[in-house]
Amino acid sequence: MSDIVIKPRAKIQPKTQRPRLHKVILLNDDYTPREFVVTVLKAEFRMSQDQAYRVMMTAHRRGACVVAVYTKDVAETKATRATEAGRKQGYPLLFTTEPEE
Ligand code: TYC
Repeated sequence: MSDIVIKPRAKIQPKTQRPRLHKVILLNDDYTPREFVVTVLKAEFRMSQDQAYRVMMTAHRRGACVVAVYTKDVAETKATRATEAGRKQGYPLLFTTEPEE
């Protein structure tokens, strides 16, 4: 008599892809006051005075600085709101976004 061995089928594990994160980048300009940049970073990105000052000075010295990473929607909303806060006061302050590698 032959024994038939039924192998349990391996469960197919669907690959779950994590959403790609997007960087919010602060760009330097010659007109926005330093203190105002710090205020916006604290308000929109929930940074401490110290963190905000460091990020502002990095952008000031190097031309740009990564502020934080979020999902695409959140990054775009925060960048728009922070840029708008500067525009309202007549400053050319600019935040952009780009996908992380
Ligand atoms: N460069 C500006 C000044 O000297 C300050 C500043 C820093 C502006 C960072 C924008 O992203 C910025 N007043």
